[in-house]
Amino acid sequence: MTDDSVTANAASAAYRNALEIISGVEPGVATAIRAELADQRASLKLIASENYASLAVLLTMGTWLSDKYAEGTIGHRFYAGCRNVDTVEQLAADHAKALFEAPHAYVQPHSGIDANLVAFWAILAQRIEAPALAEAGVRHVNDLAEDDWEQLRRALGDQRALGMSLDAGGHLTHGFRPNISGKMFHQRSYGTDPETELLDYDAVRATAREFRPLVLIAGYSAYPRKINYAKMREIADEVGATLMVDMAHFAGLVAGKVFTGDFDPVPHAHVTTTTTHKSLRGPRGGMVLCQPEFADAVDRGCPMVLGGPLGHIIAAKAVALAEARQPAFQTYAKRVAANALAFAEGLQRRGVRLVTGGTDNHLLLIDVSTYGLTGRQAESALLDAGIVTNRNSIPRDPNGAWYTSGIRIGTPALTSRGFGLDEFDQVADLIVGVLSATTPDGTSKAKYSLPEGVATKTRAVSAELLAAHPLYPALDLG
Ligand code: DSN
Repeated sequence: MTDDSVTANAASAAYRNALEIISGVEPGVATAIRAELADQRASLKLIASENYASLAVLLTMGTWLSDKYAEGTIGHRFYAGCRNVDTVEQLAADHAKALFEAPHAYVQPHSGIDANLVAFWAILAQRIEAPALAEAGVRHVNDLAEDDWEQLRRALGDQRALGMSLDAGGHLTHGFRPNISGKMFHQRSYGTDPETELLDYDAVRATAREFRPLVLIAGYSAYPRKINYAKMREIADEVGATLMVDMAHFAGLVAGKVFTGDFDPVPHAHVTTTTTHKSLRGPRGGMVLCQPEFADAVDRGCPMVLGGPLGHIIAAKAVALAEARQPAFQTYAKRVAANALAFAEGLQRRGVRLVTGGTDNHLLLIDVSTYGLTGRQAESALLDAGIVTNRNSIPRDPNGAWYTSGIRIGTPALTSRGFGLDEFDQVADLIVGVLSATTPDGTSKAKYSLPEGVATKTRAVSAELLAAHPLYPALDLG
């Protein structure tokens, strides 16, 4: 953990004082904050989308920058008195541009979903609205005649998006019906090859040629492989689509130069979206990077799509992005990927079937149907043994999105705690021990039995591993 900038005593005193003040108003909140630290310290956190931010990032979030309204962009706000928010937003954007070598960075989105909404809105604004305004000879939608506005509304609602299917690892916000993006776009999915479970670029190209999407979406939340974005851009160009990449999960691997060249989305995508709290290890939030032609539309994200920017979170993004520009972050990102590889090998050596046969990013997808379990049963049994994961669909999952047949696991969080190849091999052993000992209860897809002895032994071994790699060692809440 990179908490060198804050001394042990100063951080501990800061948090003890803060908790005392909070406790004076609502003790329940102070108690929950203390309990969360204890829980996080005591669990093997394998949720692929979670991490531990540095103390510098955490401390930055608890400030009065939260109290300022700053709708608009740097230097062009709808409120007076925004100079300090301007400062932190400029710092965050500059760090993001330098880190990802991006022409433009918009750091206001509150989450990855918000970042995707801003991106969709900007693509529609730039590709559909702007030409319609030009044709009508006006500068602003408010200046359109009623008939022209109705025609534009119909055109905006008649666009298409093509993204990775949910069971192949795509995300709900990539145009799926239950999500707002599925109401904004006509959507079609590309899946993965039934044999290899890998992305089939020829199949993507064939679907894109036939469907002619306005937006080709690449990126995932549960696909354990890297993607060739140069090829995806070639496909997008061929059909006149805008390439949007959602790198929420693997932004840390891009920042840390694990994914370079054709596998770095930023130079190839027109618009790249991300979260800042997953492998990037910053505060909970989102971000959009884009090519210059989309910058103006992206910058209108707030107030057109988003509520007021969160100055305290943007400041924490600046701190996290500054950390990610340090050489130590590249070492961290390379360890995340190396640990995932060792984890995969450790699991496979013990007979586990991994979707796609392995990993080349930070996450792995275990097919738990080979143990006769649903993802729901496996997730609960592992949690009983102190191992925190989440269930996830696998390609062509017979158990649907609620019960599922998979468990998604990732290495970013435990790598932040200092786990290495040996520790991940031991964790592989613990997981296999729990899955092998768990039995489904009758025909229920949720109920199961796990012998208490297995859970207890697993928790004991985990406790030893965790004690050797303490979380926030500088922090003593007393
Ligand atoms: N919730 C995130 C994840 O776990 O992957 C994606 O939205």
